Amino acid sequence: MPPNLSLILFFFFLNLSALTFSTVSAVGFNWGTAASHPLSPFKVVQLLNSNNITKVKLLDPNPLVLQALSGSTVQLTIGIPNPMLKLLNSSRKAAESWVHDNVTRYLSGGTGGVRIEYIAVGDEPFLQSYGDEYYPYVMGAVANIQAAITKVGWPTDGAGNANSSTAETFMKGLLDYLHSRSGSPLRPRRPPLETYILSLLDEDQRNISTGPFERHWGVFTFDGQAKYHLNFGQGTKNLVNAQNVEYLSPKWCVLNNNKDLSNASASALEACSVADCTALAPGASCSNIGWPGNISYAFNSYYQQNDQRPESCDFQGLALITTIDPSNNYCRFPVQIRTSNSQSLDASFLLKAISLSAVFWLSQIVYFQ
Ligand SMILES: *[C@@H]1O[C@H](CO)[C@@H](O)[C@H](O)[C@H]1NC(C)=O
Ligand SMILES: *[C@@H]1O[C@H](CO)[C@@H](O)[C@H](O)[C@H]1NC(C)=O
Ligand SMILES: *[C@@H]1O[C@H](CO)[C@@H](O)[C@H](O)[C@H]1NC(C)=O
Ligand SMILES: *[C@@H]1O[C@H](CO)[C@@H](O)[C@H](O)[C@H]1NC(C)=O
Ligand SMILES: *[C@@H]1O[C@H](CO)[C@@H](O)[C@H](O)[C@H]1NC(C)=O
Ligand SMILES: *[C@@H]1O[C@H](CO)[C@@H](O)[C@H](O)[C@H]1NC(C)=O
Ligand SMILES: CC(=O)N[C@H]1CO[C@H](CO)[C@@H](O)[C@@H]1O
Repeated sequence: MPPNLSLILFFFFLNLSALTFSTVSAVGFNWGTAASHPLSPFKVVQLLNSNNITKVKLLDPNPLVLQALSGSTVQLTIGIPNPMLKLLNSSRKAAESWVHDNVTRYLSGGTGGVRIEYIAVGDEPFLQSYGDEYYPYVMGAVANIQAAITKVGWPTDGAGNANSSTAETFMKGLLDYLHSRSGSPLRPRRPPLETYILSLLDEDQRNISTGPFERHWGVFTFDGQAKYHLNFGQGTKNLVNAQNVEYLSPKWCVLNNNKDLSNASASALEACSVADCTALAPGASCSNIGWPGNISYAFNSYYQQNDQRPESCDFQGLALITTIDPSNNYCRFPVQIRTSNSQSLDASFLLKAISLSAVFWLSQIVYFQ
């Protein structure tokens, strides 16, 4: 198990006895957007539809994502930012107006609706660091808590035993377990919890203070390609990849071996401080490309993150742009997604690594039309 993974396999139960249960275990996906070049929300919605994914959870009411979901039948759980808890505790009216201000107003004028099932309260860092401060508010806010949620997953890179085959094995075991746990409709064994798979897509801007694997939780890569086989009851044999993804040009930034390389490592470290070098971590997919291949990896990551701008492939003259893909079978040198604005999603929300801990049910299923 990658270090600290237990932090993530986090279970939080509340008031289970008060719950009413359906007999079907619901499996959904966390849809995070902490990526430098997020796949367009419309492509992600297509990806959800083509894989029969019917439930997703968002960390916050991101307007672009809500617009893309408008008109789909996807059931949505939306996170409430921690500072809102106090307000939510104050009254149901306050909760309703929060939903109006942050959710419905983005949808008005649209032809479709988004089906919002739950508003999620609380996240993991919150529970660990601010538990004392916010706990009283949560307890107040969740007077209406009606369910419990499990968040679970396995990363595929950034640590020694994090790869597609270990993830596939884990996920298959998880889904088998959930299936057996739900029993038959007439004889349910244990109340099935809602389970959200962490996560839909890789996110190259997630906080890695708990480990480099944090950026590799996706069942799909950052560009929407399935990493392994997963049957969560979606009715298709294989997962369907995102279609018509638009990439930047097939160009990479690599180290120029003809230069004096004595300062190369320092430049690489600098690149890695902002770019994503988690694939170079011990045991990760690019950990054995050695020196100076790892310098090229760092340079390229920085170059892609900067939308292949020529000046981002300089490093005091140590770098050059190539059209020859430096990837090998294990280690992929990515080409980033073309985005209209590479920073289009609000980064201040995105850096929050959040895990859902409890659910605040706004007294009934809210169905916006
Ligand atoms: C939460 O709301 C309840 C009911 O209005 C109130 O009694 C309680 O003091 C509130 N909790 C906090 C921490 O403000
Ligand atoms: C994945 O990790 C496991 C456990 O460390 C290892 O046995 C296996 O060879 C790895 N598979 C691949 C494809 O790297
Ligand atoms: C990452 O998380 C750690 C621990 O929660 C925090 O101290 C740090 O400020 C975070 N970094 C960023 C860039 O948000
Ligand atoms: C979605 O699931 C249904 C019912 O299981 C199945 O008939 C359909 O082919 C699936 N759709 C896709 C695109 O896989
Ligand atoms: C390496 O960096 C140092 C400090 O920035 C600089 O003085 C030196 O000239 C550099 N060496 C080369 C070969 O570029
Ligand atoms: C590249 O590999 C060398 C040798 O293993 C190591 O000293 C260096 O820290 C690595 N650099 C990066 C950016 O991973
Ligand atoms: C996350 C978010 O958008 N929060 C907004 C929700 O609406 C209130 C007003 O009711 C704003 O103050 C928040 O910023």
